[in-house]
Amino acid sequence: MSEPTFQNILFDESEGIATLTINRPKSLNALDATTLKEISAALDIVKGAPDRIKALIITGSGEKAFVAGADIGAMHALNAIEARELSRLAHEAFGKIERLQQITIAAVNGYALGGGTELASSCDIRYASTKAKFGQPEVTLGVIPGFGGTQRLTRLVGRGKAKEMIASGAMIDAKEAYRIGLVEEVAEPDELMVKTRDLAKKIMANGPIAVGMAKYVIDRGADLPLDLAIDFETQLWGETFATEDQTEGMNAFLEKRKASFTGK
Ligand code: DAK
Repeated sequence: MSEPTFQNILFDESEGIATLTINRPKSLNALDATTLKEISAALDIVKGAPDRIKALIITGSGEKAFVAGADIGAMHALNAIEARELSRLAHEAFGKIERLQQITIAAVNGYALGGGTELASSCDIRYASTKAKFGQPEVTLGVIPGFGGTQRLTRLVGRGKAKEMIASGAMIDAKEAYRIGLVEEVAEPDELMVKTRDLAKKIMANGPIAVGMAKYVIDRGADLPLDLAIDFETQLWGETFATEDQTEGMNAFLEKRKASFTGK
C-alpha cells in the first residue's frame, strides 16, 4: 500500500524513529483541519509499523514555533457543525498519539500555544529548547482550551498551575515549564533534536512490549483508585512472562550480554 503524501506536515523515518514535523512555518505551524487530518494519517502509519518504527518525535518546522495553536484565521468563521468537526479531528489525532504502543516525544522548538501545548501534552514526554514558550491563551480569545488542555495539562502540572496558566492566558518559558514538570528536559536549540533522538534510542534498546505496557498502565492506571491500579500493574507484570522478550532480557542479563529484543 502506498503511503499518503502530505502538504502541511513532513514525515520521516530513520534509525527506527519516525519524525512528524508540523510544516506551516508562515503561520507558526498553526493547526487547521488539513493539518489535523494529516497528523492522523501519519499516526496510522506509525501504529501500523511497530516492527519498523520504535519511537515517534513530534516537532515544528522553522526557528520560531512548535505549534502556535489552532489556526485562528481558519477557525474564527466556523459554524457550529464545522467547529464540531474540527474538534472531532483534533480529539481523534491527539487520542491516537496517546494510544500508540510506541513512545512519543514532543521536541518543542518554539512557541507551543493553545493547541500547541495541548499537542505536546498528548505526547508521553516533552523536551524543550531554551527558546520554547508554553501557554493556553484561549481565554484571551473568549474560549476555553478545547483540545484537551483543561484535562491533560492539569494531569501534568496539577490543578493550581493549570488554572493559573489557563485563566491568565500567560506564557511561560522553558525554564519555568521544566520547574513545574511540564517538560522533562531543556536543551539549547541546536541540541534539542540530538538530545530527543538520544532519548528515543535509549528507549528503543529496551523490550518494546514492556515499554508499551508500561506506558499503557501508567496512563490507564492514573485514573483508577490506587488498589485497582496496582492490580492492573500486577496483571500486566504477569503477562510480560508470556513474552519472548522477558526470556531474552533475563537470559541476556544472566549471560552478561546485551539483550536482543524482538517484540514477541
Ligand atoms: N493561527 C493562525 N495564524 C497564526 C497563528 C495562529 N494560531 N499564530 C501565528 N499566526 C500567524 C500570524 O498571523 C502571522 O501571519 P502573517 O501576519 O505573517 O500573515 C504569522 O503567523 C507570524 O506571527 P506574528 O507576526 O504574530 O509573530 P510574533 O512573533 O509577533 O508573535 C505569537 C508570535 C505566537 C506570540 C503570536 O503570533 C500569537 O499570539 N499567535 C496566536 C497564539 C494563539 O492565540 N493561538 C491560538 C490559541 S487558541 C477547538 C478546540 C481547541 C482549539 C480550537 C478549536 N475545537 C474544539 C473546535 C484551540 C484553540 C487554540 O489553540
